[in-house]
Amino acid sequence: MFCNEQCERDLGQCERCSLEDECNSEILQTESCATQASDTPTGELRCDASCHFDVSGCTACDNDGVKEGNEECDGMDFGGMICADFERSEGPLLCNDCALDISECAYICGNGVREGDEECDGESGLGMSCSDIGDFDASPLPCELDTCRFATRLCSKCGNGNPRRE
Ligand SMILES: [Ca+2]
Ligand SMILES: [Ca+2]
Repeated sequence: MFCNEQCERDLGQCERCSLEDECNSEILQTESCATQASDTPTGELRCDASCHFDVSGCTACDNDGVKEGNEECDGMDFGGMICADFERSEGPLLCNDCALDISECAYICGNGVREGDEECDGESGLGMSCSDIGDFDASPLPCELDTCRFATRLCSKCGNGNPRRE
């Protein structure tokens, strides 16, 4: 029996492969991407022209808005995950092709770890002197605990008549 291109994708209408083959229309009713391709468990399992499984239509992400299989997320379905699960602050947590994307999650200022665009956090990132960043006396440059920026307001210069920075 000759099968055209369309028949190769729809074995329900074309009994091209026999029961002895690895793949046929009957087997396709019980097998799926999940059973034949565990890394890409969603999508459509097919038989190729030589009656072997064709997993090229299987995918790890079907973008149907429901997290399933190996999908880390799907659309707005994050499986309950939030930025805080990645030791980050406020989101939004994003989902790109069923992979979680934390690039929009803010870093946590106050966790003692300098991250992202933080100049410092607690003791992390310190070690600089006020004189390194401007015309100040050489005193240790402290960190603003609430903004994780260098506390240049606490730097001073002796002799300019100003008890704080100019
Ligand atoms: Ca999905
Ligand atoms: Ca931090």
